[in-house]
Amino acid sequence: MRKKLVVGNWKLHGSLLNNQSLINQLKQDLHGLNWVDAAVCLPYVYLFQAQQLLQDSPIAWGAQNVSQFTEGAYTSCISAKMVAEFGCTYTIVGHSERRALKLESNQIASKRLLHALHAGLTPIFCVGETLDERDGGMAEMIVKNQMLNVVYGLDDEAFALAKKFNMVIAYEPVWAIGTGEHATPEQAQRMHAFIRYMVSERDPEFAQQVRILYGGSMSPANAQSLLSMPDIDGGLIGRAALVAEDFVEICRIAE
Ligand code: 3PY
Repeated sequence: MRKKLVVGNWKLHGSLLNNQSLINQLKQDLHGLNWVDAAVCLPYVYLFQAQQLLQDSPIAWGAQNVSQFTEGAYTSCISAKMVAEFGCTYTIVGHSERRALKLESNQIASKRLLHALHAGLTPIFCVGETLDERDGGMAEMIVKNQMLNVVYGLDDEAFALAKKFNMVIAYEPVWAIGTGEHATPEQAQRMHAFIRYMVSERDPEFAQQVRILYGGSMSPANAQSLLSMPDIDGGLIGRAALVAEDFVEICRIAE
């Protein structure tokens, strides 16, 4: 039985003041949380604030990305080791908004994944197809190519770390991100089952444990039908994560 995981991806939102009230509201409403794992992934500059506010709460926190480098002359990059110093449990890797800006190829995402694992973080590795790719009947092929980083791209040592730190996969159809559109539960379930099948090709036991989140306009209105699917183990939440009541409601639904 996989415990569900609900992660807020705050993207480029927040301010010290707003974060404080949002986080305090989440802490109050999710007090005693044990039926689901919950986390928020904030902009780097707020990780210290998250650590201060969340350290005694059941809500974990994480970064939205980590560098493909460990250290060196890479202006503006933030390494996995750096974010780990702020108590992060998670980091998102390979989000489609990064891929769309051409900042993240499969190869780069794969390097980031590796650094996250070596820093002891739990990566939330994002995969997903665009609308053109889906309409062209290529959705599975695209996701398969992205998943190859995980299934065959990690050597045995890294794969052991992926298991140790409970690596998470997030299926985020690009056409459903920030658009208010979402995949139907059946469309999402089909892709989640396919992703689990791909993981099973490398490690059948881990395939049963790995949590595969759905991301792409998940909201209180559609969470129930998505989260009741057998291979949907939680959500990576965009807009709804910025409204405490909505995020808390999704956590309740995920019970
Ligand atoms: C969304 O729901 O818009 C997301 O991108 C979650 O990561």
